Amino acid sequence: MTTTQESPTAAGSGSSATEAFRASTLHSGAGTDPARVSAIVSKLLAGIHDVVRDESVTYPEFQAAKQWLIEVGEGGEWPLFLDVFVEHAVEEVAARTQDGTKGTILGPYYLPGQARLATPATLPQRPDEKGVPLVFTGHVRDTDGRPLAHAELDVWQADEQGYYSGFAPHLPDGNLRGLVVTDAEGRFEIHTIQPAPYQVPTDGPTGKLITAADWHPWRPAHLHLLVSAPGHRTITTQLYFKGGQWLDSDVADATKPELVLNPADQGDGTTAVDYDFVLEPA
Ligand code: MBD
Ligand code: FE
Repeated sequence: MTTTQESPTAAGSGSSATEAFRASTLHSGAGTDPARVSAIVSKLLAGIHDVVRDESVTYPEFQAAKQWLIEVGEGGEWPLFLDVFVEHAVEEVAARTQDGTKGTILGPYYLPGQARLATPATLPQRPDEKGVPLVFTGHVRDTDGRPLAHAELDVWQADEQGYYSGFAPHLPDGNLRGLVVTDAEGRFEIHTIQPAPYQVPTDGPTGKLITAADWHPWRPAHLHLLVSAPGHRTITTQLYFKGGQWLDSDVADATKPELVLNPADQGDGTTAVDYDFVLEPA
């Protein structure tokens, strides 16, 4: 596999995701019905037992697995590992009962409480922020086609090197994050830059597993969004870029054809794209 960037020393981006998760409310809300716990955990364990038998897993392999699991916890990489390798299946189940714009996984790098910006909005960025400028416009509507005024687009993205603010110490807090509010016609206009592909940190336990299995550690370039409006079900989604590297082999298996943007070159080095969101009643 070729890589387009130097391996980032992730120095903490995975473990900062554990702190962000603990500070969030994402870990509350599941029930504790013993029958449910038993059903899920029994099947999970049976799946592991099947692998052990099918692959004739040895004692050294079992102990190596234990060591690796300890390192994932100590390195604070459980949110990273689970969101990369498991969340897409959970999202698939959630999508069975969701109408409107396709959703996809949230991932480990969402941070609530960003600046609220009226449209047209420019995402907070450094004075010398690198990357191809992108003007991202569209409307938020309900499933009957009615525009949703004052809907919120909570947007976050990596920079032109694939790093997220809040998880990379060299970036200012809130960089390339913002909560953009639609106007009276449900329209939004967001000025930003095109992100780079994201590489799972190669220096942590998740990256070491990826290397050990000879997989690649890349996600295609993407914008993250939570799109919400009062009385409507929030959509968690991501938008990708046509022709982008890793689009067909996302390590997190979270792409969908409906979520691929095709920005038009404006002839002056900038790009622009329109994309509409549809929210169902809550
Ligand atoms: C990301 O940027 C991401 O979006 C996901 C889902 C997992 C790891 C890093
Ligand atoms: Fe991401």
